[in-house]
Amino acid sequence: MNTLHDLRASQPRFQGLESGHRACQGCGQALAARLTLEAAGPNVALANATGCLEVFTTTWPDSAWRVPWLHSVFANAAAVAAGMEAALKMQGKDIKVLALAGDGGTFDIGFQALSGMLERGHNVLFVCYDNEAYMNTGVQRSSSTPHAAATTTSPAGIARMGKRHLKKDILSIIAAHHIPYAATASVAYAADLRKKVRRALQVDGPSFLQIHSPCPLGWGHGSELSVEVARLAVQTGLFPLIELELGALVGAMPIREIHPVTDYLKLQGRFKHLFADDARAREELAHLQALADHNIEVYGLQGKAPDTLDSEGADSVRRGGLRSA
Ligand SMILES: Cc1ncc(C[n+]2csc(CCOP(=O)(O)OP(=O)(O)O)c2C)c(N)n1
Ligand SMILES: [Mg+2]
Repeated sequence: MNTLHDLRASQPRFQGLESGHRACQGCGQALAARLTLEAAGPNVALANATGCLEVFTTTWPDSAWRVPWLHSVFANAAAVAAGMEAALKMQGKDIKVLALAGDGGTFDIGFQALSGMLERGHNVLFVCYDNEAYMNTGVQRSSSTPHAAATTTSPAGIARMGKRHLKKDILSIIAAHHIPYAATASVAYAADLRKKVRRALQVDGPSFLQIHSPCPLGWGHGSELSVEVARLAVQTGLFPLIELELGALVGAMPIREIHPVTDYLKLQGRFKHLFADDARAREELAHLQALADHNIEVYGLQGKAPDTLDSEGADSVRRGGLRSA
């Protein structure tokens, strides 16, 4: 059995996304993309939908990417990736294709192309950097924006308490495509994220990864708090870390110490209105707590296994507590 140190040292550290790009301080997406590339290694080609990641990494005439990278439009990263994969296959090249997109480019406008790519069985890993709004164009709500969050198009005020609708359960929709592998990950759990990227790249056929990626600007928290905020999303049960194979649940990271949702919400300006002394705010808080409790119940998240072991060693511990579907 390898020691934790050996396991850490053996992790790949390929730097596919260079520093010096133009992301905001504390950008969760930049961290998520760096971790994705570290795990994927150099033998990849990327299709990147319009959004913050594309904009801050490729401001003319510079590029922060050290791997082949192709810009797609907002809607069609999955279609472009599918074409790249088919062409590389014809050429007999063993290069794995990744599609990268924000939540807008995944849950909303990119969804049709994504569903088609999954259904046709392309050997592509689709990575969604989920910062829960259209950040690049000024923090407009998407179907991934959580219930009650304030954005510029779902403001909090007299008429309503931020977004009225629920965050779309994208993973369940992906699961309905019965692809070999799909998972959620978080920038607060780097080793788990890297492990999921490697697992996704191993499977033959389409895979999908949804990475929770805080946005200090859009979420209204200090840039030094991004990892803390991401961790609390997991530890409250609001963003469960789960894995699916052929649409069935095969893994869920247990939470050792479950936090109340207020620990997560109070750090973010987008939920500030929920802490006003008024009945509507209390009702919304109770609603969000109920959503977290539901996740904890459905995915069996309450567990004694450590959820903070940030190493490959954690996986064997974690596997012990897995629930099969
Ligand atoms: C068809 C089309 N509509 C609108 C836009 C403008 N636009 C560019 S990026 C973007 C939002 C991207 O949001 P998301 O995919 O969540 O990525 P983020 O910027 O949050 O990383 C929008 C609306 C566009 N480029 N193309
Ligand atoms: Mg977004």
